[in-house]
Amino acid sequence: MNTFIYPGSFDPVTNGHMDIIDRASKICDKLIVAVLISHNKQPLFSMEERVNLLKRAVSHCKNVEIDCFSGLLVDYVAQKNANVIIKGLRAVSDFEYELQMALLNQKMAPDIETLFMMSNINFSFLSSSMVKELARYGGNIRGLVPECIEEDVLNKFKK
Ligand code: COD
Repeated sequence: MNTFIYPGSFDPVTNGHMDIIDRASKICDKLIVAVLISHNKQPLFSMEERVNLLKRAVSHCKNVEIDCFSGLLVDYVAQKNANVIIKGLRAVSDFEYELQMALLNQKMAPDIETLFMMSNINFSFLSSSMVKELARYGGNIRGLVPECIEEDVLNKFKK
């Protein structure tokens, strides 16, 4: 069985992430979307909230699971018996950081492949940070995040 891991912060999940999830899930048997429990970054949404938003967003995808992890990504991938890490690339600016990360992961775990998927052109400008910035100042986030989580994102800033 071919298991792919799509790791990220997903703070919150956007339609750019969803596009990668939809496309990646079509070329593997199982896709695990893995939310990083980060000790450096201070996310807006708690880990439980991010996992919950993702679970609702992927409820239509049969072979997609949502999980969370801490520590090294390659250790998590091995623990899940997976063989591929999926990454999304939006622009050349993503590439340098992602290349460095992929090479480091390759050095630590040569059997694990990193597969890059080009962003859908409609979402190549989109990031979780941009969604948060828009929502914070009352901007329209329709079409930028899955419809089923739109209210949750807006409500976060109303509190
Ligand atoms: N279109 C396409 N892809 C997108 C879009 C979009 N609009 N937006 C984001 N993406 C891609 C990103 O390029 C990334 O591949 C993925 O989706 C997740 O994005 P984010 O922003 O939610 O998550 P990041 O980039 O903060 O996640 C970083 C990781 C968690 C992957 C990374 O920090 C990690 O692997 N950490 C574990 C520790 C480790 O092993 N480090 C490496 C050795 S030091």
